[in-house]
Amino acid sequence: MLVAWRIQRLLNQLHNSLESPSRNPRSAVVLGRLLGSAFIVCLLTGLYSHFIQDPLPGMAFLTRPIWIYQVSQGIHITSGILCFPLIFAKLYAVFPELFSTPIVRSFPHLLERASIALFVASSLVQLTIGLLNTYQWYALFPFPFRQVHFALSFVVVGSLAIHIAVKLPIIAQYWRKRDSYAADGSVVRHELTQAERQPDELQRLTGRTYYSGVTGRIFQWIDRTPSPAPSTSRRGFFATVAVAGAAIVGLTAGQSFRWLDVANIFGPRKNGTGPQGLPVNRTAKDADVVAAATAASWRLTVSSGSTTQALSYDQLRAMPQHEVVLPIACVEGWSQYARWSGVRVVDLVALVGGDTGAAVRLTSLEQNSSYAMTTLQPEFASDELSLVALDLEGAPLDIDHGYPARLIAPARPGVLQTKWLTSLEVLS
Ligand code: HEM
Ligand SMILES: Nc1nc2c(c(=O)[nH]1)N[C@H]1C(S)=C(S)[C@@H](COP(=O)(O)O)O[C@H]1N2
Ligand SMILES: [Mo]
Repeated sequence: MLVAWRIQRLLNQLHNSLESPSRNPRSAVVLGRLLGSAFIVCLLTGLYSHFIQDPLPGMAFLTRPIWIYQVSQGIHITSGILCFPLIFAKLYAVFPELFSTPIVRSFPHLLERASIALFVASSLVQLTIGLLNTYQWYALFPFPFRQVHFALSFVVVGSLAIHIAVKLPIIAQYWRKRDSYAADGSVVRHELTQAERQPDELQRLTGRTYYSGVTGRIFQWIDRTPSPAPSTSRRGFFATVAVAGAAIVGLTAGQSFRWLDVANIFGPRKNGTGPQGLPVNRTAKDADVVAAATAASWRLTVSSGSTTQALSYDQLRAMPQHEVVLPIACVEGWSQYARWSGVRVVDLVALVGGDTGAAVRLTSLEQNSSYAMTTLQPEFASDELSLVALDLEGAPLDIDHGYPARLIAPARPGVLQTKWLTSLEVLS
């Protein structure tokens, strides 16, 4: 008993010594709402990216505007990166609450603390692996990135939901009658009526509770000792977070959005680098396709049912050529526009008498890779901007860009823009 009391007192002292004007419920509320919004944006854009790669039966996607995937994924990565200063600031603001006492008050309280622990841990992992992935450091992961990142999304959002659900009664109470904030950011609690006071167990226990909006965090100060001189003012704190957020966004978002390109310092891919001025993810050498891609015997096999045509490079060149300006919008966040020309997918489908409303399966010369085979959903296959490209910026494709022929289609992730094509198969 005595030991428990001592631990409790130690925790209280720790708690009190960590006090600072920027560590107040309001800072936590503001940061919590910003962070919560950024997470929701990440979840929605992430789900878009997931389903465009692995659509459920019956799902269809927009093919216009051509930059919809670029913007969606650019927002995913940019708001994901913005989560770093926000989550560190948020953890800073609520840090003393780690030592709040009693450690566990009740079963719901245990559930709350456990859900917060899960939420913080899973969020940090989610953000970190996401960022590492944009730098293509996934070779470091002993697990498949997409599946883990996808699954963790539900852990992150689920633990946040549990956390809010546990707090719902209190949230409801505070929405009915809001407290206000004092100049130092602390909560001025509204006068509780006797009826309101009765069911509030925490109030009885501690005398003082603070409540933070969306996250439902309870702030509880016990045995307040006079605080040390403030080290960081609340304004200074927010200014720091805002500057850090603006800087990190401003210096990376250029990888996804052209007009910020000049400021792209940290983004792993820069516009204009690579052969023909376009970045390359996997080279022909890495993909082990150099011999097959340069062989004179190369043909593009186009088929629909039992009709098959094996087209040589020259035969493809002899078909009507079309020019499009479309971005490569990599799932990892970088995007770059380029001028492509080649044969329309719809023309190739028509050549073998295929249904222009059908999906088309594309096969690469590359073997044993998740890029080896992709499917053009009907809405993309029938789009006149979808090309089997032969030229990039007015010259034949560099071998690293998919020579002899690659797919380029609007509004889709880069991973689906298959290089080194060997066949097109109309599915029915
Ligand atoms: C709470 C925060 C986040 C959530 C909920 C989230 C969610 C998702 C989801 C659901 C996907 C689709 C996965 C799939 O295709 O199965 C995704 C993809 C992705 N996310 Fe996140 N994400 C978050 C933060 C981040 C951050 C901070 C970064 C990087 C800075 C990031 C980078 C990526 C990348 C690169 C992909 C593409 C993966 C691929 O298709 O290969 N994410 N995200
Ligand atoms: N066969 C094959 N196609 C591929 C790839 C690949 O590795 N192999 N990389 C994809 C990815 S992830 C992107 S973003 C684009 C990049 O195109 P680039 O390397 O020509 O710039 O091609 C896609 N097509
Ligand atoms: Mo990519």
